[in-house]
Amino acid sequence: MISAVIFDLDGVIVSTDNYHYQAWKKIADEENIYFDEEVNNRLRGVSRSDSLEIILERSERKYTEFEKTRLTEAKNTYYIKLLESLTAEAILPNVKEVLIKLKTNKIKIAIGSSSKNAKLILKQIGLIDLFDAISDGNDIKRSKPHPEVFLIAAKRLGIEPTKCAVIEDASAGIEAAKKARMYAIGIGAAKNSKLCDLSVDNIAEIIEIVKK
Ligand code: B16
Ligand code: MG
Repeated sequence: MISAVIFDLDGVIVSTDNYHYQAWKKIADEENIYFDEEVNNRLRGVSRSDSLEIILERSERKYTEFEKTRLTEAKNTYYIKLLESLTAEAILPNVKEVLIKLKTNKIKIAIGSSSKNAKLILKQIGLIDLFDAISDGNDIKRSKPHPEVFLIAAKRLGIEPTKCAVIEDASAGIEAAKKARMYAIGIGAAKNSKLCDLSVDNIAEIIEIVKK
């Protein structure tokens, strides 16, 4: 039986994945590095520094640690600028209704996000007070596909990992959920991930699944 649902943030709750794309695209263009949606999909759920390493695979030269730090800082500055215009309108369809329904059914809800900007985003879209626990990029040493972010969320909820479901748009996140021994639900870009226990087209489908 599922007692808690842990939600990924970017790409599941809110459409900030587009902002990550725009910010990284700007960096890649400035550095003359090829970057497209396919490369971008590999950045879903992985930390800022690991994302840069993936982008630099297409670069013709090596970057020093100092340069890498400058690039991740520049990306975050662009990203935060884009977040200024973020409002509740960016909450993805049916999300708010699903969160409320889960709470009504006494299912705990948490955030398990690799982002260090997670709380800022949740405040801006007005959902921060709805969650029973938040585990984000500031809490972890290793980002998805490592299970740490989800294990911390489960611990903060006081629920056994095997009684938690995770909903994710990233293959790295689905892998992390399975490593944490949780039930892994894929949506969006993670729908075709081989490790998914289940894939959904619409987040509203999870209500019936967790009630079982
Ligand atoms: P930040 P999630 C992840 O959020 C994003 O999917 C990923 O693209 C990003 O690199 C990562 O957060 C770190 O974000 O630069 O804001 O710390 O999908 O785990 O909610
Ligand atoms: Mg995501």
